[in-house]
Amino acid sequence: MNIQETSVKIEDMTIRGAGRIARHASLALKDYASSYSGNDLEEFLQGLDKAAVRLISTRPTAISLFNGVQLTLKGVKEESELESARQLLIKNSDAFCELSNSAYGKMASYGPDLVPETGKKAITICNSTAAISVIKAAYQAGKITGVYACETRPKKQGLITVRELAEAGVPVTLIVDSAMRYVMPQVSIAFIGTDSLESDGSVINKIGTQILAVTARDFNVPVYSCTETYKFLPPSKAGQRVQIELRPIDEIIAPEELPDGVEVYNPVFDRVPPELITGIITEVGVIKPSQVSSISERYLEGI
Ligand code: RI2
Repeated sequence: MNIQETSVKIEDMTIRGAGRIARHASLALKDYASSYSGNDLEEFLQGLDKAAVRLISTRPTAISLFNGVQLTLKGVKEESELESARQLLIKNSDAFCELSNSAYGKMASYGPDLVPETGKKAITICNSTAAISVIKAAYQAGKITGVYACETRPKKQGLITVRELAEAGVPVTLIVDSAMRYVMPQVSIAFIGTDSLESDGSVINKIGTQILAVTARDFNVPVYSCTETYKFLPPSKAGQRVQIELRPIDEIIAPEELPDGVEVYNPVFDRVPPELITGIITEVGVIKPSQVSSISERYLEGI
């Protein structure tokens, strides 16, 4: 898929999920490099710059998108020949997609040992491939009896989660977001996805995740974010806060149903402060929020 097609599908959320959008952006850059038919290195690099800006602008919150693009472009501008620039970009893209896809199994392997008591359920919100991988492993190891999946207004990505878990044979119960406190006594652990991990260990994830984390704390339920290292804020952005994406109000209500004089506000992510996060499951191990900066320096250096 080319740059424009990919960008539109990420914007309208046909392609969604922090990991998936990063992989598709990387594949779109690979498509650009493979299909460039000119013979001018400067022109090739200028086109690449424009493509990167277009892709990154599609979803402002997920740093995975920025990092996926930067890791795909790494070193390409330093090449002196068109063909070597093209080949390096293709190699980077293949390596990034391999890293992203292989992270799920590695994260999953840490899940079972983190569950503090058996005989209860896990809880999750939205639809995170990373969190689902960990949840499946915890269930298969007999550590949880099933999952409460929050519906996740406004776009109801929880429906994708219940379908994926049911297909995998994991007992799953759909709840409205506001039922999370009611069910929490039957929950032993929360596994959440991550769109961005800020350098102080704050987790940015789907709106409602902070309420989930506060509620879990009230019931002494540990909260683990499932976060591949390419979702960490890179050293070049250390200390910055990511922008919280505001999406169209028609995701909440059809404009014709809206009474006159009423405003609608649709922030789609929120920030969970580090003190509400028990641990962060990455493909390189389970870490504490205080270790985020050092991991970022080790794995995202130079971007
Ligand atoms: P994986 C999603 O964002 C959700 O917030 C989810 O928790 C996060 O990306 C991570 O998903 P959206 O695209 O990378 O639905 O684990 O706004 O699949």
